[in-house]
Amino acid sequence: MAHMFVYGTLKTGQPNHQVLLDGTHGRAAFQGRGYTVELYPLVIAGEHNIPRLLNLPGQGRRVAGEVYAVDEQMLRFLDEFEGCPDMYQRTRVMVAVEGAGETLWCFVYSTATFPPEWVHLPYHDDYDSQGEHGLRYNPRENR
Ligand code: PCA
Repeated sequence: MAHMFVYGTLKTGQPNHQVLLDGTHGRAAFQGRGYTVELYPLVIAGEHNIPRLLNLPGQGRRVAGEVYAVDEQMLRFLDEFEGCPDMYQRTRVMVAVEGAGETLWCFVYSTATFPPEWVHLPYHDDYDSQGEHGLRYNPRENR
């Protein structure tokens, strides 16, 4: 099992969460909520309002998300689903797990290469597709 930190549309209550619940994709067991130990810029970018953790540790905010233990099959499914390694890259991030008093190295889908102006977008710390920012996520099937 590998640990995966999700901070965007895969979180509970967000538009793509159901893919983690679908047993035909493999297994994902919720471990807890958590925060990145380092600061990261989490922006909502592009015409489809996609959340992206820019791979710039030390800049931005501590980002909230959820940790899942995923099996090999789910990991492969998520790579495909998230367009990894083209759209996102799967990198590692240290996460402080709420209540557990521990930190865990987790995989995360981050963005290494991006238009320079994305660094100047507003930084979020707890993504919600329906948040006050008004930048509603445009699901894949509508693109
Ligand atoms: N899905 C992944 C990366 C960003 C997104 O929308 C996640 O929720 O962590």
